[in-house]
This record gives sequence, structure tokens and C-alpha cells, in this order.
Amino acid sequence: MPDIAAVKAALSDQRIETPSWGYGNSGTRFKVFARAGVPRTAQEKLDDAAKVHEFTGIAPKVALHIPWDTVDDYAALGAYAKERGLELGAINSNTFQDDDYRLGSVCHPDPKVRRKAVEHLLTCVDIMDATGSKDLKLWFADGTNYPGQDDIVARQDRLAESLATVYERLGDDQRLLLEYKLFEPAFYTTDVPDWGTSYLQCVKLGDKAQVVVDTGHHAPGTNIEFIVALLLRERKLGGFDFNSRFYADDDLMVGSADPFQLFRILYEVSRNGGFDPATNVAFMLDQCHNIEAKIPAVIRSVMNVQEATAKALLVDREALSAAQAAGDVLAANAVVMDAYNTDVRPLLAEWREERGLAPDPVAGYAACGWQERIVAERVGGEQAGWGA
Ligand code: LRH
Ligand code: MN
Ligand code: MN
Repeated sequence: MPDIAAVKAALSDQRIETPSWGYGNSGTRFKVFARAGVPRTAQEKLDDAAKVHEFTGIAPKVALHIPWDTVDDYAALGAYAKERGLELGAINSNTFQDDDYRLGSVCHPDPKVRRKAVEHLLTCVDIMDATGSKDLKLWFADGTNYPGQDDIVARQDRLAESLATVYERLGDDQRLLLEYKLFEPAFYTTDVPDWGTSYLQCVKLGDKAQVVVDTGHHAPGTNIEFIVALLLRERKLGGFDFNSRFYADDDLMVGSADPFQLFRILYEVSRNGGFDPATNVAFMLDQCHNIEAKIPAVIRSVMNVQEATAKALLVDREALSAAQAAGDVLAANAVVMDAYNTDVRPLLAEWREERGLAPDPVAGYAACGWQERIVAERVGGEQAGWGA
């Protein structure tokens, strides 16, 4: 059986990064429901993130999205985060909201538009220098809607050239993380649709370029844990954007639709050294809380990742190897299922109490008075939103 002290130690090493945009209002293309107390500034988003960290103990990092989190002084924002026990995490670029990007950004046929997109990415690296962020996370909405609209390979060439310019600008301890997504907003071809395309581009760039797996960005039925295992084997897994989906890019709370899939993914992370801080896998959330309260939803999401992690760490690797070597299919499967079916909530409550945390973070947050305070104090001004 796995040693419980070692499991607890691994849980203590885990860090989950929360997205600034998860604290703001979001919705669908049909309606954005505003919620009382939602942050109006990047600083207020950090104040909320600090509460998530206070009650979970493992969420000190906050990812920013530029220009959604534009401020005058990024070093000051980094200092603001630090005063609250936080760090600024990945800088997410945004080359999808301007009219200029109708036909794409870094893959656009017009070099002037490509230049504009690359300039934005270089600005994001400047921001990283100011905040101390180590990861530039790139997702491109680029693609085409109709057969013949543009040349598939020419677009890959433009992508490679644009990425190379950005890669050159990175500092020694900074990474370029390239996220893929099957479709949307492009509906015929997408320029980075899958892990293979991201991997090929990253390999050409070099060691500081790695792939991001957003769990909502695959075709239904895709075996995501297989992708994770392969990328770890190649040392090309830069991180995750965790969320849950029933249909497409739903961005629901991670682990809600299919907690078993989350466990299977995290087992491959465990099996392939991905929980070792030296492997440097970024465990990020990328979610939008459209109808639920935001801070408790982020807390619940962090807990869902932590529960699945605990189960993954509980897999009896020795017994599994023995069953695999003996070709005992049922015994091997039983070892994995035993871990998955373990109720880890008492273990995690104990782990929290050992750190002076509330055993139930959701209840702890509900009782702390923060929600009432922000509802009373955050009046006037414009609420932050997904895309604002
Ligand atoms: C694209 C995506 C990407 C963006 C985020 C807001 O669907 O997953 O990570 O930066 O959503
Ligand atoms: Mn994402
Ligand atoms: Mn997405």
C-alpha cells in the first residue's frame, strides 16, 4: 500500500493556479448574468483569489489574461499579489478580440496583422518580466471556416515564424506554452487543433516551448490521459487548463461531468513524474462560472483536483506492476479501481487540519463573512467580466 505520509507530502507540494477571469462575470452568447460583489479591477480579482488560497492552502498562483487584466503598473500588481500571499502565474495572451483578427492573428494572410499579433505577444513577455511570471500561455482562435479559404500549410509556416520571434524574446527561465483546441471559433480548420500540431511547433522551437492540455478542447471520446502520458514521456507537457465538459468547450467546474476521467489523467501525471515540482507541470484552472457563485466554485474546483490527485497517489504501484507483469488484467484493473473508489475526503480533512486550515474549505469560506463584505463594498464602477 502507498505510504500515507508520502501521499500527504505530495499533496503539500501541489499548486493549483486559478484564472483571474473565473472571478468575473461570464456567460454564454445568450446572456451574461451579473452577480453582486463581483470584482471591478484586477486587484479585486486578486483579493478573491487570496480567499481561495486562504481556505485551500494550495492556490497561491493567479493567471492573468491580457488585455482583460490591463493595469498601468504590472510590477505594482505583482507586489499587490505578494502582499496577499499570492504570485502572478501564467500570462495568457489575447489575439482574438480585435476586428483586425477576422481572418486570424499570427496565421493571418496579411503580414501587418501578424506583426500586430506578435507585438501583443512580445508585450505579454514584457509583462512577465515585470510580474515575475514564468509562463506565456498562447491560445489562438486562428483558423478558417470554408474549404479553400486559405492555404493550410502556409498558415502553419506563418505560425512557426511568429512563434519563433516570440520564443527568441523569452528569458532563460521563461516558457512558451502552446494550447490547442479542436474547433471554435473557426469551424472548418483550426491552426492549432490538437496536441500533435502543438507538439510539432514546440519541438521546432526548443526546450522552452511546451504543450498545454485544456481538458475541454478535444473531440468527444478522446483519451486525454494517453496524450498526457505521451507528452510527459517526451518532457513536453507544460501544463493543464482544467475544466469539465459534457459537450464542447463548456468550461464547467473541473471534475463535475467525469471525475473518473480526471482521476485517470492525474494517475498518468503521477505515474510519469508530473507531480514532481522539478517536472514543472502547471496545474491551472480555465473555467467560467456562469450561473454559480464564483469564489465557492473556484474553491470547489481546487478541491476536485486535489481529491482526484489524492486518489491517483493512492494507486498501489507495486501491486499494479506485479499484476501487469503477470498479465492479470482483472487484478491490475482492480488496483486502479480500488484507489478511485477510496473516499479521500477524511484524509484531506486531516491534511488540512494539520495545516491549520478549515477541514471543509467551502463551509469555512461561507462562514468567514467575505461574501457579505464584497457584496456591501463593491458597489459602483463596472464589474469585471469575461472579455472585459
Ligand atoms: C480558449 C481558452 C484559452 C483562453 C481561455 C479564456 O477556449 O481555453 O485558454 O485563453 O479559453
Ligand atoms: Mn484554455
Ligand atoms: Mn477553452
